[in-house]
Amino acid sequence: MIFLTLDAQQLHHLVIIDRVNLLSKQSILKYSWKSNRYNLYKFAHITDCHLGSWRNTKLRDLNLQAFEKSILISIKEQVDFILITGDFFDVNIPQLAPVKRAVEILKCARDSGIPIYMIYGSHDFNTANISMIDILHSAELFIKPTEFQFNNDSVILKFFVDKKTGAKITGISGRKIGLDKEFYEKLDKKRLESEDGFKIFLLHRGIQEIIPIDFQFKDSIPISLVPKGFDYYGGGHIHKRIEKKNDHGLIVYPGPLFGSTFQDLEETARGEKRGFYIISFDNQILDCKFIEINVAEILYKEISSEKWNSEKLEDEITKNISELQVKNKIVLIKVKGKLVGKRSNIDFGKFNLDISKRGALLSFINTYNLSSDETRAVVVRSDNKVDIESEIFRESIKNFHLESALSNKVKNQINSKLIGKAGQKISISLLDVLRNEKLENENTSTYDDRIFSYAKSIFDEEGYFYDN
Ligand SMILES: [Mn+2]
Repeated sequence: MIFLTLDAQQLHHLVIIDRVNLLSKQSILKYSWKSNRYNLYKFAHITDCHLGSWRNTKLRDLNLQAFEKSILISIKEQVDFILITGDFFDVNIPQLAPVKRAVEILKCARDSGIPIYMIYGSHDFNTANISMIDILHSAELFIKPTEFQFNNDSVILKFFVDKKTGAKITGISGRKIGLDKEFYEKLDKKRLESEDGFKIFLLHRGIQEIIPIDFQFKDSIPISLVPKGFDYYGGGHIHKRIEKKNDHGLIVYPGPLFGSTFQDLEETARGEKRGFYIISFDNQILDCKFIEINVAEILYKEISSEKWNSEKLEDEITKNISELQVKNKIVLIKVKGKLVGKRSNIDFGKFNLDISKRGALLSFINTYNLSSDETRAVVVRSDNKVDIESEIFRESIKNFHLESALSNKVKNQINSKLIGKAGQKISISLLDVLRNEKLENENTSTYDDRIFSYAKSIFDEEGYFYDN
């Protein structure tokens, strides 16, 4: 009888409440808190959700499921607030279907009286244009604790005081390609350090001394630029789980909830756990617990060709695949090494088809590291998408020749802004812009205008010329 009076939205919430009940029965929640003190508080720390990423709809949905689970567990655990440290969306204007899901899930937390504090990541926004995340912020689905003001040449960050717990939260969003390094350098650290109370600092950046060497990006900052004396440092941007306590305080990078690249999924398959943190505190940290989120099992298999010919490689792949238990799993096959003969002799698609037919959720065959006689172009030894892209740009820029008819002024500008490292940097930014897909019902000219204005803003932001 009651159901007759519910609208679709309320029904959706009922479904979600039902899922919370199911989740509570899972063993991951069976930990007990050290303290039963009256004023024990808890917060959740989630990062790098990259909602809307993956062209493949199954992966896209699994990614959203991971986010939904993390929020439902946080609600069930009755956390007092939730921190999200950037790369909430995968691009600044994502497709609308994942945005709708994201809004519904954020609203669940808000309806349960749990505030969300969010800083932006490099993927979330474009400094010169309105992004989807700004619209969600306008709808007050979350609080941005990143307000600051300039005092002469120094940056004064403001604290946001969480009403219920009194925790003082502040942070710095991650911007495109290291724009915020200068911001850190100008930060009035003393003022932040002398503030009393339970303090949280949020950042979307790697800290050189904290993150492992193979996760070091060029935009990581030295720890000396980070203010000391905070109880908790919530990090985003690094797609690996890191938990370290040093004289700064407790520094935690939960890593992505699901992952947004094949490399992320490979790491998961190799045993890297994905999830988020629940931290309990009163006037200091009392407990720090990682909560694993596992929405699908990932199977990873590497096949290394040792100068095999195509028949031999094909046999080896067939043999390896037939031994795998693929049902309901994401299957990633990496074929690498040296192939004697032509790659085009092998129909890699048929292996995918075979794996899918046997009930796999998804199947991917990665042959980027398989070299053959035909391919002698740019050789990039990396699995990291960012490295591969920059390497290809670096090599291609080398082959660029200036037209002799250009004026010296233009030649100088090109040499200083578009050649070498500077050229590499801007190429990557522009490539990022081109990753924005056309939206549902967006017409071509609006799409062109949007992409053009993003591209132009990159030139403006970096102080490049674009007219002469
Ligand atoms: Mn990220």
